[in-house]
Amino acid sequence: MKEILEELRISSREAISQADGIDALEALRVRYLGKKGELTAILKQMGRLSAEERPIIGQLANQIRAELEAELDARRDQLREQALEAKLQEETLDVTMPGAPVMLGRRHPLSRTLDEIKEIFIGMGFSIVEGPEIELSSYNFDKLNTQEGHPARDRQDTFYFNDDDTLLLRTQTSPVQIHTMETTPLPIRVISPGRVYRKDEVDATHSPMFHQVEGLVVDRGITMGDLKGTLNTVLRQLYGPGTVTRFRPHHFPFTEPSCEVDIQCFECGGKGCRVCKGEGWIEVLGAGMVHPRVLEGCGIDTQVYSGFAFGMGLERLAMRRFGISDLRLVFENDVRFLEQF
Ligand code: 2U9
Repeated sequence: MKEILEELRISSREAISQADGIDALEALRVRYLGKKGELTAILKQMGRLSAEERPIIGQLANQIRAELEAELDARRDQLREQALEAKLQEETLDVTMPGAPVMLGRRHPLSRTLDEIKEIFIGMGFSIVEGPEIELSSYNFDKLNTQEGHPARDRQDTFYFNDDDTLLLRTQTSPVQIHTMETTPLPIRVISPGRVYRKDEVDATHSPMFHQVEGLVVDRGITMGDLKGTLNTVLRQLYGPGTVTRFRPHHFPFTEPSCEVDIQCFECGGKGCRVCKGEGWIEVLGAGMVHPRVLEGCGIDTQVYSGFAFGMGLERLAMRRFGISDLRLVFENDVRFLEQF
């Protein structure tokens, strides 16, 4: 029996040292030390031994069991360490590698221009008002003193939703100011930025959708002087403190008198160049004293109150400020274009 035990000692040591994984090692533990294991089987036969042999063999068997357990534990630790080492090798992180570039977005030139305009008007005590892009033609036209028969109402020029031409995509943000006058107590100081729609073919200066910023002030004793003072202040904030302005008589149905406002060309100082197309002046907005019929249509007493209004195209303003030559670029949103600003 001693020989059998010695054989087991050698063969098990060999097997344990060659076990190549935790599972294989566990199988060996069962094979030698399990209830039906080889060492256990030998010990079960101890009864057959003589009284002298039994303690000697018993001691040897216990010693071998202790050795086996120690070897199994040692090999298990070794295998775990090897596995950890392999995992660490595999997952090595090179912290000196350049990082993956993060693409940073930025605000669109139109949004930047609008935010700047809002800041200027908020600083002057104005509020921002918005309204629906789908309007009644009464709000888009009639209440703005643009009666039936006016060319702006032509089916060629305006997007209508129905055959009787009562519902349309607003052609200006002015209906927002009509809503404001109908619902807000006086005095009023608002700007109304937003999308407007006209049946225009797309080219370098036209689009069927563009943005306007309109403004309205209604209070006691408002005059053309208020209009000029306000717009001069705004234009000097937008184009620089030395900006020279010019107010030219014009006609709009909703204002009387009306004017168009030019600034002296910021590029050539008035000499005439590519930017002002040789004119020396650049038209920047339209304005006027709100037509009494428009005020009265909103229930405002024109014996006590008067007002001025103005309007400008946001795209044209943004294009001038950022030196953009084609309106289509503003709407295409090509990243190669946008990342230039
Ligand atoms: C109310 C009364 C009057 C708004 C005004 C203009 C002059 C003007 C154009 C500029 C370029 C439109 O974007 S554009 O095509 N606008 O010239 N707009 S006065 O007048 C109003 C508005 C609301 C109740």
